[in-house]
Amino acid sequence: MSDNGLTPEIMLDMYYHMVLARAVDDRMWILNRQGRAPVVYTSNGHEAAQVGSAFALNRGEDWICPYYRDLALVLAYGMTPREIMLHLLGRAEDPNSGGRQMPAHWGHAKLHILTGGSVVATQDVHAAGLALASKVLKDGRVSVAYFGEGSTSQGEFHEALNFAAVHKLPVIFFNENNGYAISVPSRKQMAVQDVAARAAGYGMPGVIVDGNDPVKVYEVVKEAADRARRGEGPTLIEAKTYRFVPHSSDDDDRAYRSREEVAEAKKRDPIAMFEARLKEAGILTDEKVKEIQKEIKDIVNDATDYAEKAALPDPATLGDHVYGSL
Ligand SMILES: Cc1ncc(C[n+]2csc(CCOP(=O)(O)OP(=O)(O)O)c2C)c(N)n1
Ligand SMILES: [Mg+2]
Repeated sequence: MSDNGLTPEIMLDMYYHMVLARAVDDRMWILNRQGRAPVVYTSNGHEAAQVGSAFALNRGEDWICPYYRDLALVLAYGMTPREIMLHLLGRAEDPNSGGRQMPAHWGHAKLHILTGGSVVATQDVHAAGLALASKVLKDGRVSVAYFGEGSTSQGEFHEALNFAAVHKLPVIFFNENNGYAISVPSRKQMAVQDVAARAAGYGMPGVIVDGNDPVKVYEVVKEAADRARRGEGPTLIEAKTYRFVPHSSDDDDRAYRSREEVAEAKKRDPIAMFEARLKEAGILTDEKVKEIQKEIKDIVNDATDYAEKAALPDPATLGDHVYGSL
């Protein structure tokens, strides 16, 4: 499609991960509604932003600091559907936290996914810290903080950007702007139209990208990562997107946005648009779509069964990682 290095195979792989994320997401939501999963946070609508950005990084090598919305990101980064379900159901084998963190608190040491807390924007500071370590160690890694636009009202966002720009750290601040912080529209969060505009205040480039287009997202993240690796410092990227479902399984979005607004946004569903584009380019066919859907259904069924049968953490380990042992 263009000279960005994305081969048809890579684009199919991107598509696959977007569809996989939506399917895992849908299953998690069902498990919650059936009373089998405590709470669900979704990436539904954000798949292009998350998958496109993951593919632009050295997956498993560069550090990512995700937030609860990033299911598609962690899947594209190498976390398996079984690991996702083990985490959702709080099982001992969960690589994220052994069933200790609440769902959607991603972390995977082997994959270089840094664990985070619930307090929004703290991961921005962590990413700046990791990038400082990379600069000192000269390990060639880039760190990426992922966050919603609502969280940019937090002090940590400003501290992280300022510090990273002053020290020219190899870090990318990747904003997924879906227009809402739970029920609060972004116009009540900030007096500027775009999160990216804030980059100028710290002395770094601010880039706006269509967050529903995985190829465009891939391109801007790749450019920011190359720039970071050259020692030229951080970039703030704002991926404009939309969340198609409520904030979490505990939210009712009918209270703050109209059904018409959601229906209108769904006309730009990143998966449907990418599917159409790949078909047009002769990379994807109806048969291949069906094949992928069948494969993914089996994978999601397997992941659900596996996690439901897996053991819960032993209560005797309750204090592990909380208190030091003498
Ligand atoms: C410091 C802090 N304040 C409030 C919350 C409660 N909270 C959790 S998610 C959220 C909304 C964040 O919205 P946004 O950053 O736009 O991300 P989105 O969920 O839209 O992707 C809020 C207010 C929190 N976790 N941390
Ligand atoms: Mg938001």
